[in-house]
Amino acid sequence: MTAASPEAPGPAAKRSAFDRLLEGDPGSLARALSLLERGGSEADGLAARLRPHTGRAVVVGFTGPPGAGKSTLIDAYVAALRAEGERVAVLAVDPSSPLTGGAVLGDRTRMGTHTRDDGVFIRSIASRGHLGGLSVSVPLLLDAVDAAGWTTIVLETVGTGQSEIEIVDFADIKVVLSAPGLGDEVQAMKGGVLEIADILVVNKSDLPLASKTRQQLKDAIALRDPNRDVPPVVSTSATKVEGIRELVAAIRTRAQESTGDASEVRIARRLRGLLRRSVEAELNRRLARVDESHLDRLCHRLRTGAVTVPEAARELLLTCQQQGDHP
Ligand SMILES: Nc1nc2c(ncn2[C@@H]2O[C@H](COP(=O)(O)OP(=O)(O)OP(=O)(O)O)[C@@H](O)[C@H]2O)c(=O)[nH]1
Ligand SMILES: [Mg+2]
Repeated sequence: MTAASPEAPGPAAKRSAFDRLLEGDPGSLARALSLLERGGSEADGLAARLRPHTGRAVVVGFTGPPGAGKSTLIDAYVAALRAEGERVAVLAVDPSSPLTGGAVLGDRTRMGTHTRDDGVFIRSIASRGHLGGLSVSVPLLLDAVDAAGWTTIVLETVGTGQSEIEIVDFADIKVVLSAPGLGDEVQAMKGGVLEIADILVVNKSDLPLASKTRQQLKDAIALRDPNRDVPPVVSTSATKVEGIRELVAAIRTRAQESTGDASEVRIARRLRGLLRRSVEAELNRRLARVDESHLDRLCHRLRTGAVTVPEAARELLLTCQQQGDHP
């Protein structure tokens, strides 16, 4: 979208808005995020200008099933960091329950970034209404927050193993939550998220079945690749603010262990994720434009055994590629 808008001022104004963003101005950052979320050529240009200014931030991803208590736990985590004077930004992807800002911000979060605690920046990202663009925009949003000087960025995503956004591509430290009372929660998590966890959290440990969930988790991680470190399992109660200090310590330890994870490594991780997701999004766009009759003919040849599935898939890929050459 390139139409003129308050977020898209003329070149002179744009430069100073850009400078203000680099200086950490929350309003400029919020406007940049809106532009990047919408996508389009102006967003692409902004993303390219931002990139040389990125690389300082460590992204801490919180993922887990819906209702596991991610938002509540993030509130408590942010409060703990604020108590130590650390600045922290939070990006929540499509939260069905809002981040309240909890002990730190209370109801003031409703005012979005106009909160008076300038040590916290909170932004919710709605995935509704996007045409496969969300997975591409998230790393760009991380870049912008990073360039604006936030050195800790918390990313909340629902991790079902099927979500469009999985933190694995974008988070430097991956915190995976489980909680009792979500059905067969650990079973549901086996499909991938357990594999990627740096830290496992059993939240809602105030509930009676928490110890069972904890044991199930331990059993499940025993099946992980034996060459990988066993992640710590931290019990928390986000609502009772218990186990938060342990969580902060586990995240810090992990961050120190991965100091080999230099800024260039972190940036490369984000860019690899971005590229992969961009290719997927572009391919999906092209697939959607393939002629129905072309697809019908291909399916007919499959049906009659004239082509194998891999042959048909390769042919379709070629069609998609030619479409890109002659859009
Ligand atoms: N008993 C108990 N309830 C909790 C705890 N943490 C969160 N909850 C409750 O669980 C519900 C869901 O919490 P959220 O923080 O919204 O969970 P979420 O994982 O962010 O949920 P989605 O964003 O919808 O995926 C809320 O009613 C919380 O009050 C906890 O430690 N103990
Ligand atoms: Mg949430």
